[in-house]
Amino acid sequence: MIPVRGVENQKIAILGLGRSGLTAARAVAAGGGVPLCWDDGEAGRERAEAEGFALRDLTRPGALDDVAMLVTSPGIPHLYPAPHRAIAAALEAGVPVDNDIGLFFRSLAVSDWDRLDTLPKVVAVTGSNGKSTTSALIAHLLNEAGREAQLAGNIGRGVLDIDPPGDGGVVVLELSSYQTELARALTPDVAVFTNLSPDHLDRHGGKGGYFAAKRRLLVEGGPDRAVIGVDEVEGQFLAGQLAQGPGDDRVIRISSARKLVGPGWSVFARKGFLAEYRKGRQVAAIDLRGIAGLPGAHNHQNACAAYAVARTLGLAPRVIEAGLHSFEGLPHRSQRVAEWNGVSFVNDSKATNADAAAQALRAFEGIRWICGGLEKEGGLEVLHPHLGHVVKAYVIGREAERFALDLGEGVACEICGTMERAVARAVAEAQPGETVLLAPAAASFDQYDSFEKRGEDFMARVREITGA
Ligand code: UMA
Repeated sequence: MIPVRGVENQKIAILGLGRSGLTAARAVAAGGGVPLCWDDGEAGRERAEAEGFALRDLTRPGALDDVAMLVTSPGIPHLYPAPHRAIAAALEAGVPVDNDIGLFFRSLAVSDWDRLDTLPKVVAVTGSNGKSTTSALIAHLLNEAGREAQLAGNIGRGVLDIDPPGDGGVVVLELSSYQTELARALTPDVAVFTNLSPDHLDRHGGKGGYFAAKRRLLVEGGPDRAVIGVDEVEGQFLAGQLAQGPGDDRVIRISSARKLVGPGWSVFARKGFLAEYRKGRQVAAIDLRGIAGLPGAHNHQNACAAYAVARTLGLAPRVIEAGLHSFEGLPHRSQRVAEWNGVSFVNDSKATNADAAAQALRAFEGIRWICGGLEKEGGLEVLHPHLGHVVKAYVIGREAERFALDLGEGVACEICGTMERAVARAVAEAQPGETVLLAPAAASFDQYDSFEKRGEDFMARVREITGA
C-alpha cells in the first residue's frame, strides 16, 4: 500500500468502488485522509461498507461542498461523451478531480529514500495494443534478472496497492488512455508508447483526443527515457517531438516492421530477429522465432519495447534473452489453450479492437476464426489484408449478422451467435494443421462482463469438446 500524501484530515470523495476506487479509498485512509465513497451500483457500495468506509451520495447537490478533491475511476467518463454527474458538479465548483494514478505519482517518493543506494524507478507503459504484455514482460525480465519489480495499473491491480519499493526497486505501470488523460501528476522515469490504433473514441472525442490522452504521459511526464513505437505516424510524430535531434538517445525508437539504423538508439524486429542499434552500429541481436510465449509480429514489437526498457535499466542483452525465453505470455493474449487431432486452439480474447485482431490474424495460418461482439468505431477494414490467413469466420455476438456484413466478401462466414456454437462448428470443420483462433475484433460487453469472461468461456467450450 502506498499511503496518499497531503490528505491528512481532509475529506476526499471517491467515485467508483471497483479495483481502483477501493484501493484509492484504502490508500487515502492510510495517509490520514477521510474517504467519502460512492458508487452508482449497489454492489460497489456494499464492498466499501464491508470495509468500514463512509458512504456519501456524491450526485446529491452540495455533496462536494466540504471535500478537498474528487478521485474517480477510469471506467467513469470524466469528459466525453459527457462527465458523470458528480464529476460535472466538481468541475463546476472548481473541486480538483484526480485519479489513483495522480495520487500515486505524488505519493511515491518518501524521505526514507535518502537512505537507499539506488532510487526506485517507475516505468509506465501506454499505447493501444500490447501494453499488458509489454508491462508484464518488463516485470518478468527484471525479476528473472534478480531485480525487484512490481506490476500494477490497467493490467488489473490498482496502482496504490503495491508495496513501497525498496532499494533499486522498479514499479511497472500499465496505463490506459482513461488513466493518463486525467492524472494530475504523471512523472515516470521511463515511458513507453507502444502503438496507436482507434479505440475508446467515444471517451476521447475522436482519435485526436485519444492520442492526446496517451501523449500526455510522455510530453507532460518528462521521462528520462522514452521508448516509442514508430510504426504509425503518431509514434513518429511523438519521437520527433521529444528528441533534440536524430541522435538523441533519450528517445529509443522501436519497430516490428522495418530496420531502424539512424544515429540514435533503436530496437527493431524483422523476420523474427530482434536487433539493437546505437549510433548507427548493431550492438546486439536475438532470435525470437522459437519463443513460445511471444508468437507473431505484434509480440515481437512487445519484445522490442520490453528489451529497450530493460536496457535502460542496465540489463545485459544475454540476460534479457534468457528472460524472453522463460516468459509464458498472459492469459487471453495469443494464449495456446490446447492441441487436439492436429488442430491448435488459441485464445486472444483481449483482441477487443480490429487492429489487435489483425495482428493475431497475421501471426497464424489456416485460421478457423471466432470473431464478433460489440463493434468499435473505426470499422473492420484493417482486417482485410489479413483475411487470406482465414479459412472461415465463425461470427458471435448479438449483432453477428451486421458484423459479418462489415467483414465484407473476402472471407467465408457462418453466423453462430454464441461461443458454444462457434467453437462446436469450428471444431467440426477444422483440419489438422489449422488453428481455431478467438480474436473477436470487438468488445465483449454485448454478451459478457469482460474480455476475460469471454476468453474463459472459449476455453471451457474447447475443453468440453476436446477433453484437453
Ligand atoms: N461506476 C459508477 N458509475 C458509472 C460507471 C461505473 O459508479 O457511471 C462504478 C461501477 O459500478 C463499478 C466501478 O465504477 O463499481 C468500476 O470502475 P471501473 O470501471 O473504473 O473499474 P475498476 O474495477 O476500478 O478497474 C479499473 C480499470 N477499468 C477500466 O478502465 C474500465 C481496469 O482496467 C484496471 O485494471 C483497474 O482499474 C486497476 O487499475 C480494465 C479495463 O477494461 C482491465 N481497461 C480498459 C481496457 O483495457 O481497454 C481501459
